[in-house]
Amino acid sequence: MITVALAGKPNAGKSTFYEAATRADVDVGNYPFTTIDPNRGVSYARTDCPCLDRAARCDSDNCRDGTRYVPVELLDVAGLVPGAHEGRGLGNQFLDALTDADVILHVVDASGATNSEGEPVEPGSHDPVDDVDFVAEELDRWLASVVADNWEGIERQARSPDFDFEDALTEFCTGIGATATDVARILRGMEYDPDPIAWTDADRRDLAREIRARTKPMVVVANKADAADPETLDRLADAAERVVPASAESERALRRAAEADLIDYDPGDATFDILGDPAAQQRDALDEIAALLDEYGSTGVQRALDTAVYDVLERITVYPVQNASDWTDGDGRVLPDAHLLSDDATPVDLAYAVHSDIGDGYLHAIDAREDRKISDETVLEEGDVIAIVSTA
Ligand SMILES: Nc1nc2c(ncn2[C@@H]2O[C@H](COP(=O)(O)OP(=O)(O)OP(=O)(O)O)[C@@H](O)[C@H]2O)c(=O)[nH]1
Ligand SMILES: [Mg+2]
Repeated sequence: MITVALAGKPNAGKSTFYEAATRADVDVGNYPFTTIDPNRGVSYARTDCPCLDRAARCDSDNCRDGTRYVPVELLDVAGLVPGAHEGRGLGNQFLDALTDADVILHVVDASGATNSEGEPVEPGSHDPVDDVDFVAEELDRWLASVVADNWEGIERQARSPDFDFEDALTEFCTGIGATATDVARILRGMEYDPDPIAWTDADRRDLAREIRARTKPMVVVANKADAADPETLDRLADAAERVVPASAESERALRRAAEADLIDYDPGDATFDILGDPAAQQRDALDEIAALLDEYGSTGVQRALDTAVYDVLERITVYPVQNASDWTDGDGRVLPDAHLLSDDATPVDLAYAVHSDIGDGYLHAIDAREDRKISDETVLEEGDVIAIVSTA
């Protein structure tokens, strides 16, 4: 499963986001370092379900009237402060917690009511734009030290006649979440001296930055948009490549209200309907959230997850089935599963994603939308429904 990690300074709203996106109960508090041990839970990316193209909606638990929620792992870690790479705040162990993240949601407190250490300050007295770069910088520096620590080993290996730079780098890069493919791509994009002894500190820092950019891409979540001034949000939007304004607190409130049947709302919706007759105070709170949805199109929580999965990681959603005409599994369930594959995935990749035995026994695949056999080299697309024929 894809792992999405929430990172950022203390008190930015990471745990609130996590709680809203997973509906787990975790500690939330208006003071730094509320979270110490990482929380791990299941959240979802949102997409259109292929059942929209059939006469009837499917019965998957993850489909709500044609809106499909595809599971991803969400990680909520402790707050990071500038200097974490050298042990400040809760230090290195929390950078370690990010090693298995595929993508990072950097939660920034857009309200400007906390300083760079996450301590409450006069609202508007801290500029959130100043916080945007520090998570990447901390990770870059931390990775640079990992690269430096491993360099001697690489130099030693370089003396051997069958030295392979790519292999040597891959060996320790996998420990920080990079694959052999990542390393090959990074090296292809760099001009570098094939003799590791000739490398300078600056070269190693460049390498570390490339590794980080590829293995820990980021989406900035401009959180607390409900309490932020619009001018700050505009400047935040320009401060990084991908910025999503959000209100984790509003999302949490909407999900709670939906669970209590006060409103009809699915995560990521642009609107909600009030059911029944809420108390005046509740109605006021809901009205405020409705105004926020009007302004930003959604609470931003779902959009941040979708941006990470579909735009940054460029995943596609593919639905394996056993029966190509009914789109069912062996138990007759329609569209039972969805997999988030890379956008160059083929039917064989899907087979392995379902199960290694299915992959090993792969014979051929059927495009269930067209009900025809497809070649093993077919590049799959978002929303494909595929029946794998396997000896397993
Ligand atoms: N106005 C507003 N406040 C928010 C929002 N999200 C979180 N908060 C508040 O911000 C404070 C910190 O929230 P947490 O979710 O505990 O923050 P955190 O980033 O997990 O903090 P640490 O665990 O200490 O790193 C709490 O008082 C939340 O209620 C939001 O969208 N809007
Ligand atoms: Mg927390």
